[in-house]
Amino acid sequence: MREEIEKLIAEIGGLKCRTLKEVEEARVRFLGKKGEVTKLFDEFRAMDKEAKKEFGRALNELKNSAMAKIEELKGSVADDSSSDGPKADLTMPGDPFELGSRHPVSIVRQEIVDIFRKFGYDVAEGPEIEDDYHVFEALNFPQNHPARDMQDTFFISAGHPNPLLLRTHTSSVQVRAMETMKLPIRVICPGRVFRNEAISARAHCIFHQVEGLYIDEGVTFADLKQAILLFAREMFGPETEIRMRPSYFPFTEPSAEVDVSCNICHGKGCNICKGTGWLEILGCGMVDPNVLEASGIDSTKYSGFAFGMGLERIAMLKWRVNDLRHYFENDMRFLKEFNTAVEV
Ligand code: 2NM
Repeated sequence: MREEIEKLIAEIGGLKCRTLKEVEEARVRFLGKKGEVTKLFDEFRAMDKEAKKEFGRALNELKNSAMAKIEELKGSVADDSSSDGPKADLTMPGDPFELGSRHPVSIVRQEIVDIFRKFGYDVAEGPEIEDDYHVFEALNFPQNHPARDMQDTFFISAGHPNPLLLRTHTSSVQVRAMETMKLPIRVICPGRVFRNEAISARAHCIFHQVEGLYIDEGVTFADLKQAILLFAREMFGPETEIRMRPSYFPFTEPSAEVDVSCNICHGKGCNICKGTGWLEILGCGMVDPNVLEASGIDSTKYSGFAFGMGLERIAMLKWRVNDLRHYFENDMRFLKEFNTAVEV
């Protein structure tokens, strides 16, 4: 018995395991129901009183040291698992970064800007917080025009002769262009604009515009019409037709609203064009001489045209989105629909 105990103590003391499975096998071999230590306990139970006295303590020590060793091995294989050779296949390709996709308004803005850059326009940007002069006064808005009302415009400072406000159109950027740029001027002004409107499927208090301006000697309405036609065909396809309807804006005279032929039903009439065959996409006109003069441009020598469009509206027509609010809610299910690859 004593020899067997000593042999087992030596054997258990020198135990080495590489995996948890091996530790479990060792536990079963020594401490399981039919294990070697358990077997000695069975023999011990059959011994007489004298012999029990002799081996009891040694057997208990054997059992305790076997249990401690098993616990120690369990801990060490768990700790060593990383240095225990690779557990993962390091030649596998990594998880790709999710790049996301462009926002539909951003896609449309880029398309429009790219088209006008090809026509030789520069891109100009300006402040979202503007003064009354650049948003209204220089653009021929009369003092009592409803757009200047608190109901329509977010004022930051009121009661001042030239109050600060959130720009209601990017025409203010074009005023700054007229004040500072050398003639002739060709600029395109994309940007965020703000109007004090109740939010609905068709209106929002924040939206995006692109406005354009061309000023030179001898610019006529025919030039405006041709520029808009070329733009419409680049944007909506070479078959696209345009029509102009007379309109009114304080900063242009004459003014027009432009429709493009509906490229969904090709003029037959559908629910997108409400049966008319035409879709309204922008407003435009010849820059009012008062506007040119306000920015120090000689209106007897120079003339120009300007136009403006809402990006959310164009994106709605392009992708047949029926509610403007989708553009502002950052719902991933909506945004992932526009899975154009992001350039990196
Ligand atoms: C529009 C419609 C018509 C416009 C006018 C000017 C400026 F600064 F030259 F006077 N910028 N943009 C304009 C003209 C904008 O948006 C519907």
